[in-house]
Amino acid sequence: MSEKKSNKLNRRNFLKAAGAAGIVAGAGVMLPKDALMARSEKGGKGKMSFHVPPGKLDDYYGFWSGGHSGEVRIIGVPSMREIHRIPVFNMDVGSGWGVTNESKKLLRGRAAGDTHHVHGSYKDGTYDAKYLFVNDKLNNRVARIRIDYMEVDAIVEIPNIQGAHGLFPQRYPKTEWLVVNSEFQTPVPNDATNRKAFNNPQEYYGMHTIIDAERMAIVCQIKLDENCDLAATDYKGKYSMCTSYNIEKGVTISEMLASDFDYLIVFNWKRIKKALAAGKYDRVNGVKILEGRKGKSDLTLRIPVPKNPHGVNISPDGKYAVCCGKVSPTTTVVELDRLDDAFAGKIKPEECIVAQPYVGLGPLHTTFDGRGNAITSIFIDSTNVKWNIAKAIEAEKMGEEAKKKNPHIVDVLDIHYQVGHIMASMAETKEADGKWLVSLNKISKDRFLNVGPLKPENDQLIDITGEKLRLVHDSPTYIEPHDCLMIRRDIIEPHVKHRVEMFEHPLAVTKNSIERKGNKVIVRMTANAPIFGLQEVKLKQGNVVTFIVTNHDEIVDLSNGVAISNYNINFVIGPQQTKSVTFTADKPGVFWVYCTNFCHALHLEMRMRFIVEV
Ligand code: K7E
Ligand code: CA
Repeated sequence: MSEKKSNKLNRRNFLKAAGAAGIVAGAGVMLPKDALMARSEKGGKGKMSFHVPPGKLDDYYGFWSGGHSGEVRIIGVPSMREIHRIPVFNMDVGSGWGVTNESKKLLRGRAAGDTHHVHGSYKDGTYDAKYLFVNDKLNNRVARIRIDYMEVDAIVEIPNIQGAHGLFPQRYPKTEWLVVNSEFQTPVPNDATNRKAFNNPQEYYGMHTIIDAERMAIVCQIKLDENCDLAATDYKGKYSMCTSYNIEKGVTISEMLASDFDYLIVFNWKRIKKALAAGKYDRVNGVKILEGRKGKSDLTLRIPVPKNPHGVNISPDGKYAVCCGKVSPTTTVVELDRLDDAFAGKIKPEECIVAQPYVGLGPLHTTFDGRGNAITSIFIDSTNVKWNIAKAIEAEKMGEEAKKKNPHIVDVLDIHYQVGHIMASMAETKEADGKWLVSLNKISKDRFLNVGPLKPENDQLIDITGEKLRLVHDSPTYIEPHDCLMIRRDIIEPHVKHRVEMFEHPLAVTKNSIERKGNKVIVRMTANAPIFGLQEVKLKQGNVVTFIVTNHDEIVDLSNGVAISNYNINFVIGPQQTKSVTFTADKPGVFWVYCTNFCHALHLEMRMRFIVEV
């Protein structure tokens, strides 16, 4: 099927589904995409190249979520080369994540995940290069990655929620709190003690969870009738927010689309801190639960937005929240300085809205160039639309006639195809630099060699330095990035270490030994390419054995692998790093332990015997 035909089909199917549910919000203001396309002819062109010659390095560290692969990836921008993968909620036999005791302790038996939103820790509105945070929508967790080693160092499980989706760190003065949204409403608690609620969706609730970023512990949850989808925090440390598309408490698609509007819900941090200090909370599963429901709480403010909104993003000047319509072909621009008055009851919540510009069919996420323009991803139309925030606000003031001419639209770019998130370089900071844009397209169809039914996604790199959006590169990616960040190299690079501190691991091995305690055997071993510190380990069938291995090489990039034949054990240790595994020696025989990670001219000889006697 040609691209045009199948896009049309998609459009038609969407309208059909929307129609079946009794909706096509904003149908009256819909303009054909072609009317907007006419505008894309004018303006200057960007000139940047994605080509990074051999031996040269990229300008940006890109951090991509991996969707239901459960991982995070590091992509160099602009080359779009995949440089590294950070296993997070997944099992990764390449590195041994999910195999070693260290990783199992964090995963607690659940090595499957669904990562959507990666964000960095902040100081004063920009990245401090300490941590990355990422959500797990599948098992309702948040992981923290330390940037110096690019490894996960903490995972917190969030009780009382499902669909842990939107995640955002505090931006100012620094990241003390993180917020996480629950996209699915559930009974609270969701267990046998509350079985009466199982069949009563009126007793299902959403939660806005606040996490202490340093301790990786839950501070509190704010209980809502609505669901919480995407998340954002402001640039002043005063408010967090979530979009809610199911204010109906629906459990079917048509129920979730019943209302003409839904909400952008804003959370007042000063009042939350006060309520916590005053002890105004219940406890469920050990977590402090604050009342946030409509009419029962002064912690929350509900701004009505067109039905079933999706992304909410804050402009880099800290002035506006832009909320995408999804089912409405518009975005809603909220002026954050008005929130104080709205919380004080001086103005109505809807009076915080300063513009509602038309952008196209199926807007999902918005990013910024730092020069007053927003760029919104349009799923159904398969476009990225660049629009000017000030012009949208101005047109709103001038009335319907002015608005109809869409003076805010700067450019419309066709992408390939069906875009979810888009992100511009540094766009979630006050240092948004307007250089590169990545369009994370869900569907690649014919853009790459056919690899069977399961095709890659297509991450497209777009030069945004000129007035027009200029597509420069297609990049296939494996399942399934939702969102990404591009952080300037000079911010991240000085913090990334070539080797770990050996004695950060309490069990770091300096002397080779085999210790036997009843049925338990502890093997302490060094690895120093091309030699393991021991040449054999002998034990009895049924023994529970722990291998603790420390790589004593200091040389940059000299890693050793430890694989135990037929025992399903395989992990990699970087320079100065220690890792351990524990397993039962249940099969008798001679098993070669060997190095998997090419380390030396005598790498193949780097092996030893593991002898299990009967
Ligand atoms: Cu739009 Cu999970 Cu951020 Cu996917 S979410 S696209
Ligand atoms: Ca709805």
